Amino acid sequence: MGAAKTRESRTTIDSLEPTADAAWVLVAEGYDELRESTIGSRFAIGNGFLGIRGARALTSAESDIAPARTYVAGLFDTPNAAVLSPGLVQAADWLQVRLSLGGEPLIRHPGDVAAQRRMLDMRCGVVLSEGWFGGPEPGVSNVGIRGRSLRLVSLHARGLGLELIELETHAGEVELTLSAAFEGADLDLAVDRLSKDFGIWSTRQTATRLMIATTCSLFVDGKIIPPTTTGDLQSSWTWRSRPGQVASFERLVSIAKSSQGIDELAGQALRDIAGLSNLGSRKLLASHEKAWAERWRLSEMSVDGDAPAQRALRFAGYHLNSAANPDDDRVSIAARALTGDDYRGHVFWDTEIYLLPFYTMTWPRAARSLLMYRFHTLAGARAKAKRLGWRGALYAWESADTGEETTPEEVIGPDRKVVKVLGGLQEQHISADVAYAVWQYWQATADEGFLCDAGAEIILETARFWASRAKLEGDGRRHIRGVIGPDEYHEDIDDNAFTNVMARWNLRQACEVVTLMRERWPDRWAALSRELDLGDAELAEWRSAADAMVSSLDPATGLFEQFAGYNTLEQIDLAQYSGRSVPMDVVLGRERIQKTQVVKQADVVALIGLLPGEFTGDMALRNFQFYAPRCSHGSSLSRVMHGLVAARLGLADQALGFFRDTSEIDLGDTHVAIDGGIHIAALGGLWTMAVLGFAGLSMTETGVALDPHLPSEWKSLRFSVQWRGRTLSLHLQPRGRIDATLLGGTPMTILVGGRCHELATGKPLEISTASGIGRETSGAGHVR
Ligand code: IFM
Repeated sequence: MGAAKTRESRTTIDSLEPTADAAWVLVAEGYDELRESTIGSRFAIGNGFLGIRGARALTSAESDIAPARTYVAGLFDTPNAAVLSPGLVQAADWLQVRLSLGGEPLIRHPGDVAAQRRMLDMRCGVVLSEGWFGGPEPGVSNVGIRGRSLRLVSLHARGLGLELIELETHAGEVELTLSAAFEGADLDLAVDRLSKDFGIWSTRQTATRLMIATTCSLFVDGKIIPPTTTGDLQSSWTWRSRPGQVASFERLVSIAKSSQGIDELAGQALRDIAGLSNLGSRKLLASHEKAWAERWRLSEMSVDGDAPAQRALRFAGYHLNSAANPDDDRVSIAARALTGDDYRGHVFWDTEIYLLPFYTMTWPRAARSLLMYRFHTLAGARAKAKRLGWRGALYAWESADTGEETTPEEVIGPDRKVVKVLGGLQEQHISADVAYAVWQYWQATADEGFLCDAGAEIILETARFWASRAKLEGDGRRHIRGVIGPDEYHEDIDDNAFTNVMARWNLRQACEVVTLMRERWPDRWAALSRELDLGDAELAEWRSAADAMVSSLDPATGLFEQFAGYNTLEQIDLAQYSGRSVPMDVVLGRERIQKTQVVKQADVVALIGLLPGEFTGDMALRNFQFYAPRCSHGSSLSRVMHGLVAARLGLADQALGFFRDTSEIDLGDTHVAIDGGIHIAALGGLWTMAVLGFAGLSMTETGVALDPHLPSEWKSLRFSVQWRGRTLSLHLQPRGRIDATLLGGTPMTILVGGRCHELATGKPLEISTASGIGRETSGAGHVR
């Protein structure tokens, strides 16, 4: 690994200190074997292309139970016969550093550190650490070393990563050796070429190459020193350390995923190494921090009066901003983003329903890429529909790179028994969920290029699927039989309200899209209808299919029956099971739970959250009050929809309870294991509950509407959203006051309490929700 000889030693002191405002920094003190995997997930860093778990920088060798893992978005493979469906494979761990004193390892066991602290600086997207080490052997036991480190993957140039380690000797003189090597490089991947400065590997089945180029150097007392030994992707330095001496190690990497040949990639590696040396860690850090500042400018949420809620929203914003890559529309965000192995990097409806609201309204470019991933995987969705005997596009319930179904057919259940998994066949609402997110994105952005070139096709092909899937039966109605709704406890059910009503919405929205395209882009419509072979007769069939769809709504009670026969099932009083530490399907068993009304996660309640217009009068409240007590929240997604709906219904205290429980999933020391990665959908849900729930934001044709119901603890809530190319800053305050500022763009409207207010750049508005009255404030300031 080559050192950049001409570069000066840099001062790492500043960059190794966390942001001064402690509210931006998560701290983990000490070492606890039982918490290590949780910290690995919680302190993960990422940029949508690379993700690295928050493992310790300086560790013992093999005995460490939670090594750093580097995930690369889209690097899927089925590396061996034991693995039945594609999953994310691991890249080499480029972060390992081992230290030895006088030839003996400084850390023999993971706990061999006198004091240590890890810090996730959420403002700048870096993990920092600090530890005190003493010598392990009698001869060197008087040696004291303070080690500090920084790790990042750049939000500015997503292929780049940086590791800094500083060692300050406080006492004793000793021979110190620092070894830096890549580890686990051939765990999942086949080695194509290794050299001192770069490695090239291939996936075994999917023929994707991964290249990592690196440059590292060591400065002792400000002077660069040459490595003592070097090998393939490894170097070590040995020097005599004295009290007061500072040694700084820095390693930069450039990582690329590619389908290029080995020689071409080797050429790129050499160019990248030169580029890394020129760039240097300081510039890399600066551009990374600038990119984070921009993301926070557009997505920060401030809550006054509720520090835990503030912390939860910040943590959510941190991981949400770390998870997306607007520059790659061939990948999406997995259920655990790039922070852990659970679900093996597979993409679920989590992205469209629980994450897209955040991206669409704070980072439309990222939202567009995520939806384009669904456009690029249409072929897989069409193939799945065809294979199962239907038309149009049925998206994979678990999706990887091609859009083929990747849901495993069997898994080991929580009771350690083999369980058949029907999701890949039966969780078909995914198609309507994708269409829903496309429409939401279109509403918020008016991105014509996207709608005409990709979005319309998704909505039309998913509608085509539903028209073939919902069968006309003897009763003159369309039924969708043999599905699983969001409540996964009940399998192979008929006429799930969520699925049917979403399918009906999908069919009707497709007809709307056609009307829109005919009016506004007749040429594009002509081309698309030709390409899809979609004529008026088929559109008429879609309309009648929507009209004939069974919705399972009982007009007498205003309640949807969750699926045919649900009301006849055994009712269980979940209050009797409060305090349980395992999910209800484990408590009652899989067989039994299917015969009860216990719901795993929001199902009809999710429908209220997504299509509130389907619930008129007091229907939303009635359905919420009926289903909420029947829900066991066996999924991390569940409380999000409950919180959203409760907040919109004005049940702010209840909603805050759901918000707090959701924030505890990844931040609390609860029973929920997060070893397998953070629950990104739940984090997206925190944003959704705050903005679409407590602030009551929704989109209108000319702007946004607000209907705030802040919890009493929240003295104010401040956030920004993007609406059709404009940035809107909103500040919800006590006594129903809203300050709204448009930061550029042509005027838009804000609808509050039934009144529409025009908001123009440079003319902030102060609106009172109590009366719906609004007035302009002077210039950029606020008139009190
Ligand atoms: O998509 C979810 C599903 O709704 C419940 N089980 C976990 C999946 C991934 O988060």
